[in-house]
Amino acid sequence: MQIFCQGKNSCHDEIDRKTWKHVYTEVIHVFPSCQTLVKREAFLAISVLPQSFSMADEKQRVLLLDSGSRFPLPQGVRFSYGTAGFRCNGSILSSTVFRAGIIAALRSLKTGSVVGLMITASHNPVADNGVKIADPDGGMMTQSWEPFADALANAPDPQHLLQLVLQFAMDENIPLGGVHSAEVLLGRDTRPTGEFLLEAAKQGVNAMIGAIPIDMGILTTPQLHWMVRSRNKGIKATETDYFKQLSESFRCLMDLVPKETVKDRADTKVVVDGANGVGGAKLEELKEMLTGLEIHVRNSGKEGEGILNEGCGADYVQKEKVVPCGFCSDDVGTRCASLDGDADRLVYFRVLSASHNRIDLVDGDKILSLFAIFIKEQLSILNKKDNDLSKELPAKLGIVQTAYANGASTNYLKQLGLEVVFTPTGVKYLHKKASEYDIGIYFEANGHGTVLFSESFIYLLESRSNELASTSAGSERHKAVLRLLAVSQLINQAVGDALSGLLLVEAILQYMRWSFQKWSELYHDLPSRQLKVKVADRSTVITANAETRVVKPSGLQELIDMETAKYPRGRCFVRPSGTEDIIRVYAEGSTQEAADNLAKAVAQHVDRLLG
Ligand code: NG1
Ligand code: ZN
Repeated sequence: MQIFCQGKNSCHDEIDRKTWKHVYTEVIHVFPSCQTLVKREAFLAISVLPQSFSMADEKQRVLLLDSGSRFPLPQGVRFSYGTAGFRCNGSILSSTVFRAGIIAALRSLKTGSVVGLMITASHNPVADNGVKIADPDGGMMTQSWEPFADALANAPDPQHLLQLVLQFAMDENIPLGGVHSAEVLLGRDTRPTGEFLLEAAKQGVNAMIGAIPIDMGILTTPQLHWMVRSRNKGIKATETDYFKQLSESFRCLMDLVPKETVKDRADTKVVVDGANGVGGAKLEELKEMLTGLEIHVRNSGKEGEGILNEGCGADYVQKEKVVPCGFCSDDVGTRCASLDGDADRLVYFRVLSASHNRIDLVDGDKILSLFAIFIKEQLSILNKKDNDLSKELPAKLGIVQTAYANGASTNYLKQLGLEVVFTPTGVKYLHKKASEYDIGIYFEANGHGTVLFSESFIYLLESRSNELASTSAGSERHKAVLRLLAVSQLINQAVGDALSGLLLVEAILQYMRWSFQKWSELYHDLPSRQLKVKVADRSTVITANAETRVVKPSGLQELIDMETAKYPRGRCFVRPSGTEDIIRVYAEGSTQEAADNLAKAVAQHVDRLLG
C-alpha cells in the first residue's frame, strides 16, 4: 500500500502513526514539501479512511493505481476543462480521456443516473481531439465539478490521482467500492484518434468499481446528449429512436403547414455541407426517413471526399464567409447549410459567386430570429384575444445570446418586443439561462443553439391540446398548440443539434413560404471581424459583464474604449478562448473596413501587452 502524506510540517507531526500503522502496512514514501492540495488530501485520506477501510476500498485503490499507471501524463502540457471539455492534439489525450472516464463514473455514482462521455474536438482540425461529459439531464457537466476535472486531468502520477479521487469522493459523499452501480454512455465522432481514445475512456470508467461503460458507437455530439437525457427519462434511447423522434415530429410540423400554401411553398431542396464529419453520414440515414424535403449531402466524410473541417464545415463558412469545398457555380442561388465536425453547429448560406468565393451567410443569430418569429407567432395565435380568456396560455419567452451576436440581430429581436439576455460564451452558460424561461431560445452566432421548453410548459401545452381536441379540433388555436408540441419534440432539448435544427428551419420556411433571400434580409448584419492573438498566457485576461469588458490586465479596456470611440457604431471586446491557446478579438463597425481596422488595432494592443 502506498501512502503519500505531508502535514503542516511533516507527516510525523499530524498523523496518529499508531492508527495509521494499524490500518496501512507500510509507508513507502513521504514528500518533504508537497503542494497544499496534496497535503489536504493526504491528511484526510489518512485521518478518515481508516474508519471505513474495507476489502472493497482496498480493491478500489489498487484498481485506480493499477489502471492509472497505464496512462501516464504527457510532459509539459496543462489540461483545462474550458468552454467545451478538454481539447488538444489527439495523440497526447489518452491520459485525459482515461481520467474523464473516472470523472464520468463518479458523476454517475453521485447522481444515481446515466451520464455521457463524448470524444470529439468539434470544429477543430482533424489531428485534434477532445472529451466532454454530459450530465444526467443531457446538458454539460455541472460547472462545480470543473475544478476537480482540471485537478484530476493534471495529476502527475497514479498516487496523486488516487488521492484526488478519494478526497473528492469523500467531499461529495460518493460511496466507492461497488456500493452503487454507475453507467456511462460513450460516444465518439469520426476522428482517427477516436478509437484508441475510446479504449482509454472505457478503462477510466472501469477503474471505478461498479461503473459500466456502454459504447454507443460513432455519434454526433447531440445524439449522445439526447441518449443520456432520454435514458434518464425512461424513454427509449437508441439511434433508431432518435431518428424516429426527429422524422415523426418533422412530419407533424409539415402536416400542419397551411394547405393553401402548398402550391407556392418555399423550395424543398437543401444542399448540406457535412464538414467531412459524423453529421454528413447521419444525415444520409435520416433523410431516408423524411418526406417533403430533398436533402443532398456534400462533404459527407466518405473515403476520398476530403478532410474533416478542412476548407468546409460551419466554423469555416461562418468565420471565413467563403464558399466551402465541394460547392461550385451550379449551386448559385440554392439554399445550402453547413454542419460542424460533430454536428452541433448549423449555419445556412447561399453561393453568390463561386468564382469570387462570395456567399450570403445566415448564421446562428438569424436561425435564432427565424425560430423566435415562428414561436412568437404560434403563441400569439394561441393567445388571440376573444371572449374566452380561459383559453389563453401566457408563456415567458426568452432569447439568450452572447457578445458575439451581431448587434443588428439584437436590435432586431428587441424591436420584435422580445426579451434578450446575454451570457458568457459557451453553451453551458446559454443553456442554463434559457432553461429559466417557459420557452428559451439560445444561439451562438457560430450556429450552436436550440429551443428549450420547460417541463411545466409542455405539460400545459399537452393538457391544452387534449382540451382543444375535444372542443375545437382543427382550429387555428389547436394547430398552434400542436406545432409548439412538435417543435419541443423535434428540437434537441439537451444541447444544440444541427440535424434537428436543420429540420426545424426547413419546416418553418415551408410554413412561412419564405425564400432564403427573404430570410437573409430580415435585417442586415453589421460588418464584423474576428481575430486571434497568440499570447504567452491567456489566463492573464479576466473579463466581466458577459465578457464585454476587460478587468485585467489593467489599462487594456481603456485602450479598447479609445480605439472603439474612433468608429461610428463601433463595438469591440476581447476574451481568452476556452478551447484554444489564444485571445479572441471581436469588432463591429458601420463598414467592413472599420470593423477590420478596429479589430486589428485592438489585436496589436493585446499583442503588445501580452504577446
Ligand atoms: P472559445 O474557443 O472559448 O471561443 C469556441 C466558440 C464557442 C463555443 C466553443 C465550443 C466562438 C467565438 N467561440 O469557444 O462559441 O462554440 O468553441 O465549441 O465561436
Ligand atoms: Zn461542434
